[in-house]
Amino acid sequence: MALSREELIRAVSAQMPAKRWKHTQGVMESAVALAEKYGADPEKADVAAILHDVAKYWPIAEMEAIIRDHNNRLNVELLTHDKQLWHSEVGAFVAERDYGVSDSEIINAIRWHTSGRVGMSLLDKVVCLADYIEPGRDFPGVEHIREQAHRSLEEGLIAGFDSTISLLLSQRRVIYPLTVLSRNDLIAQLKIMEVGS
Ligand code: DGI
Ligand code: FE
Ligand code: FE
Repeated sequence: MALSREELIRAVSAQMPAKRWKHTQGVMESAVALAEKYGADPEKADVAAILHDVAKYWPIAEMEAIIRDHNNRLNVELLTHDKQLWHSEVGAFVAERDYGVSDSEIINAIRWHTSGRVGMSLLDKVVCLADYIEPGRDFPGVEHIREQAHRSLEEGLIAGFDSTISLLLSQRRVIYPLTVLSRNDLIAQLKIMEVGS
């Protein structure tokens, strides 16, 4: 049984500190606005935004157990990468298992909100970009991402992934290859759109 929106908000907000819930509310606002601007379903964007960071504050061992126990459906290879990447995979799983979300577009938008993927759906793009530009975000370069987001979802996301990749490079951290592939795919999508117009 799917929960009502109010029940969902209560259950999700109880799993995170106030600051992270405030971020989630910002993502809800930005995701709905981007959905309206770019023709995605605002109600799906809202539900995906509510749930996108549901597992962000779960104990590492619990996230690891879920990914291991469901390695037939989940990407167990993620466990060899930065732990920061696990919450999106686990979040998508618990959205379905614990909160009765059955819509695969919503599940995918949660699942791919951190790394993106090659061939991101419209809803994937909306939620991932909203996560970068929500009103509470205040990191160096966020204004540039917001400006690019006015031009297109793809330009906004390229700017977003570029900022993540630059940050990881500057900190000598490992880059998850899918983040690079997602960024390259968005550039390819823009080239195809240019040729087509
Ligand atoms: O959960 P949020 O903080 O709202 O944002 P997110 O889901 O985009 O998580 C980003 C975190 O993941 C950030 O601390 C950087 C970290 N991370 C580590 N390696 C990578 C990475 N993010 C991406 N996209 N790609 C990586 O290779
Ligand atoms: Fe996240
Ligand atoms: Fe987030």
